[in-house]
Amino acid sequence: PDLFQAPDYYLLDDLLTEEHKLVRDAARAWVKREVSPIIEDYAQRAEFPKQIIKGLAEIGGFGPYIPEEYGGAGLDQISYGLIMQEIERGDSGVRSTSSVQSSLVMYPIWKYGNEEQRQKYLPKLASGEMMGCFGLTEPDFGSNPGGMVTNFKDMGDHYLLNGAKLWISNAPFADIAVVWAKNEEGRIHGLIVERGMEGFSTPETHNKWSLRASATGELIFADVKVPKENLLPNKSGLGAPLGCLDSARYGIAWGAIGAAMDCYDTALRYAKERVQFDKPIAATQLQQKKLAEMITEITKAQLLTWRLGVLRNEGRATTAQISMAKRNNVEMALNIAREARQILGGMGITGEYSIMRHMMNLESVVTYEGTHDIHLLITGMDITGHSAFK
Ligand code: TGC
Ligand code: FAD
Repeated sequence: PDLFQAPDYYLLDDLLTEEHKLVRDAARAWVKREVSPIIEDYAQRAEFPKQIIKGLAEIGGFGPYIPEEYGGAGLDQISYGLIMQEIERGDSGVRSTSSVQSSLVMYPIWKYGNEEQRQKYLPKLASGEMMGCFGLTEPDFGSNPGGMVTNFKDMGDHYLLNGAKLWISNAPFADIAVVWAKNEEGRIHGLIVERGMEGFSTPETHNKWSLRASATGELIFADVKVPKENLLPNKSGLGAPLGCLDSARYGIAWGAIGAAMDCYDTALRYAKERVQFDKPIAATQLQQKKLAEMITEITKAQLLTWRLGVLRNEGRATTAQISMAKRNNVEMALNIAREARQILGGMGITGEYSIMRHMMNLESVVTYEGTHDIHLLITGMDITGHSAFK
C-alpha cells in the first residue's frame, strides 16, 4: 500500500508489453528497497554509494540495450527508458552513473570498438566489476566540444596523450575512461585510458550543491602512454562522441520523468494530509492548480518519450527529436520540483523529503548532455536549416 503511486493518467501501461512492465517493476522495487532509504544520507555526505553497483547491474542498469553476448541485458529502447525513469525516481546522480556506464562507455566500445575491445571490456562493465567514465568536456570547451585541445601523438609503438577534461561523472572511481582527443591532423578519436597508466590522474570536484551522491572529477593526462590497441577504430570525428550523446540524452528524457513523478507523488500525498485553516491544503484552489498542472505535464512528457522510444526501436529517431524530449522533460521536472517544494512549505527544504534533492540535482541535468539553450538551438537549426552555432 505504501508503494509509489505511479501516475498513469492516460493509461499508458496499455502501450507497454509484459516485458516492459516486468523490467520496470523490478527496477522500481529495487530503487524503493536499496536506493531511496539511503540516498539522502549519501547526498548529504557528498558520497556515491558504491554498494549499489551490483544491484544496478542486476536490474539492467548497465547496458540495458547492449546485446546479451556482451553481457548486456539485450532489451529494447522502451525498457531502457523505463529503467532510467525508475532509477531517477530515486536520484538523478544514480541515474547518471547508469547513463555514463551504459551510453557513454559501453555504447562507444560496442559501436566503435573492435571485437577484442568488446570482449575485453563489455562483460565486466555490464556486471559492474569494472566502472567507466566519459571524457568529452574540457575547461574551455563545454557546449563546443569540437574545439577541444586534448591531443595525442603517434609515437610508433604507442600514443602519447596530453590534456585535461573537466566535470566528468564517475571519474574519481572509474577503472577506465573513454577519452575524446585530437590526433596530429586535428581529427577526434576515442581512446580507452586505464587507471594506473602513468601520468593519468582523476582529482575529485568538491563543493557541488547538485548531484551530491554522484562523484564528479577531472581527467588529467600528462604524457600518458596509451597502447595503440586502446584506440576505438571504427568511428572518428565529432560525430562519434555526439552519437553516444544521442543515446544518453534519450535515457535522460525518461529519467527526468522519474524525478518529476517522485516530486508529484510526494507533494500530492502531503497536500492531502496537511491541514491548514481547518482543511487539507489539497482542498484549496491554489494547490490544486499546481498539482493539476504537474500531472498534465508528466502525462505529456510520458507520451513524448514513449513515441520517441518507438522511433528509436525502429531506428528512426533523429538527434533533433531527442533534443526536444531531453529539453522539454528536464525543464518539466525542474518546474515540478520547484512547485512541489512549495507545497511542502518549510518541510520542503529538509532532507526528510526527496524534493529539494531532486530540484538541486536537476540543475545539473538541465546543463549536462547539452544545455537547455543548446537543445533549443538544435531544434532551431533543424526547423530553419540555419545553424546558430557557426
Ligand atoms: P556539427 O557541425 O553540427 O557536427 C559535427 C559532426 O558531427 C555530426 N553529428 C552527429 N553525428 C552523430 N550523432 C549526432 N547526434 C550528431 N550530431 C552531429 C555532424 O553531422 C558532423 O559530421 P561531419 O561528418 O559533417 O563532420 O557540430 P558543431 O561543432 O556545430 O556542434 C553542434 C552542437 C553544439 C550541437 C554539439 O557540439 C553539441 O551537442 N554540444 C553540446 C555538448 C554536450 O552535450 N556535451 C555533453 C558532454 S557529456 C555529459 O554531459 C555527460 S553528463 C553525465 C550523464 O549523462 O549523466
Ligand atoms: P558553457 O558551454 O560555457 O555554457 C555556459 C552558458 O552559455 C550556458 O548557459 C550555455 O547554454 C550558454 N551557451 C553556450 N554556447 C551558446 C551559444 N552558442 N548560444 C547561446 N548560448 C550559449 N561532461 C563530460 O564530458 N562527461 C561527463 O561525464 C560530464 N558529467 C557532468 C556532470 C556534472 C555534474 C556537470 C555539471 C557537467 C558534466 N559534464 C560532463 C559537462 C557538461 O556536459 C557541460 O557542463 C555542458 O556541456 C556545458 O558546458 P559548460 O559547463 O562548459 O558551459
